[in-house]
Amino acid sequence: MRQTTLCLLVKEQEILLAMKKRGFGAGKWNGYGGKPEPGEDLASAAVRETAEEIGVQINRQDLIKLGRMEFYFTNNPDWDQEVNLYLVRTWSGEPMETEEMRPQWFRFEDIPFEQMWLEDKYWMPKFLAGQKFEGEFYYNHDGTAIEKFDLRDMNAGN
Ligand code: 6OG
Repeated sequence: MRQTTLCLLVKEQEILLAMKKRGFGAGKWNGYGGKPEPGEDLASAAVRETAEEIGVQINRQDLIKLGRMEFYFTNNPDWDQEVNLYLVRTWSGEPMETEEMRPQWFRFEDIPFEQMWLEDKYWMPKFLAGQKFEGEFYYNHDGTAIEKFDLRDMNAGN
C-alpha cells in the first residue's frame, strides 16, 4: 500500500493544524506531510513536505513517530494509504501560508474536529497524550463515513 507521512507541531497546550487548500483532503484541517519521492525515506519526506507546505524546518531526529494508520476506501482503492504520524516539539522558522496550506494554532480544547478527517477525533487524544498507536480505518468511497475501524495502543518497544 502507498506510504505517506503526516506531521503535527505541538507546543504546551496548542497544536498547529493547517487548512489544506488543494488536492487530497482539500477543505479540511490536518497536519502536513506527504509521499516520499523515489529513493527517499519516510522521515526525509516528512521533513521536506513540512517545509514545502508550511515553511517550517524540522530535524529528522525531532520527528517522534507515534502512529501508523491504514486507510481503506470502499470501491476506491486509489485512495488507500498508510499514514505515518509524527509529533514534533522542536523546529525552526515560523509557520507560514503557502499555495498548499494555511497553518493556524489551536488550543487542544478548540480542535475543529467537524472540519477534519472523521477518524482524527479517535486518535487525537492518544496523540496529544504521547501514546503510540496503530489502527485501520475503513471509509466509504468518498471519505464521508467510517464503516469500521480498529485502534490499538502500542508499547514503546513496538
Ligand atoms: P497528499 O496526498 O496531498 O497528502 N492523510 C490523512 N490524514 C488524516 N488525518 N486522515 C486521513 O484519513 C488521511 N489520509 C491522508 C496524509 C495527503 C496528506 O493527508 C494525510 C498526507 O499528509 C483518510 O500529498
